[in-house]
Amino acid sequence: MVTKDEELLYDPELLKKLDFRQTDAKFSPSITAVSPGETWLKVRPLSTGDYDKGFIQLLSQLTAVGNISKEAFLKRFFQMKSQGGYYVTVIEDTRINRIIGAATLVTELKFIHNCALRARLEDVVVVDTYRGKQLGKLIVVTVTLLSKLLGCYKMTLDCKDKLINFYESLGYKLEPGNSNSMSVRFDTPSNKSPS
Ligand code: 16G
Repeated sequence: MVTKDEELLYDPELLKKLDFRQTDAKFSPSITAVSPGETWLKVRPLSTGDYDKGFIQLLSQLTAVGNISKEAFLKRFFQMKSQGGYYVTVIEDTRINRIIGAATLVTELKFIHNCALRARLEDVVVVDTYRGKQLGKLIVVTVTLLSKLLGCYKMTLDCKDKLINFYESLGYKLEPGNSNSMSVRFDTPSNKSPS
């Protein structure tokens, strides 16, 4: 649960407006961001309190994170909030006050397509001991529908080959002739690859 002295990254009311009938994903049983299947699960925006609920440890299951102090976490949190366009969304197990899933929607202002908004899906991670609860699907569909609600004209992602089927089942497509992801990595202290 989020206490009164905590701050959320974005307006939680947005999550109530998502229409889960608009996704290609099949949920069985049917769940949504508002009703994630268990009363003790809560889908919500990232909160200032989530440093103490294991948010950083969760991200370290995805890639190298480094030693992030609470101060550094809060500084980045408020940078994201004041800059706007960051929708870090989490799933909390409220029985143990731990963040067990997360995904980020980042929006980008464009000139093309009539000054459109483009969405990117980033940093999707769910603790694997929560398997079988459709939470990976839930968190991705939640931020995907959120991007639609915000008026984005498309949402894109980078992923490992083994996850292509997963994302295809949620409506993402390898566009013929237009599905290459390319990177250049710089030799910075923050760019340590996970081993
Ligand atoms: C994956 C993630 C991306 C993340 C990257 C980290 C999704 C859909 N994709 O590509 O968001 O930033 O891994 O890997 O979650 P890196 O440490 O090699 O950059």
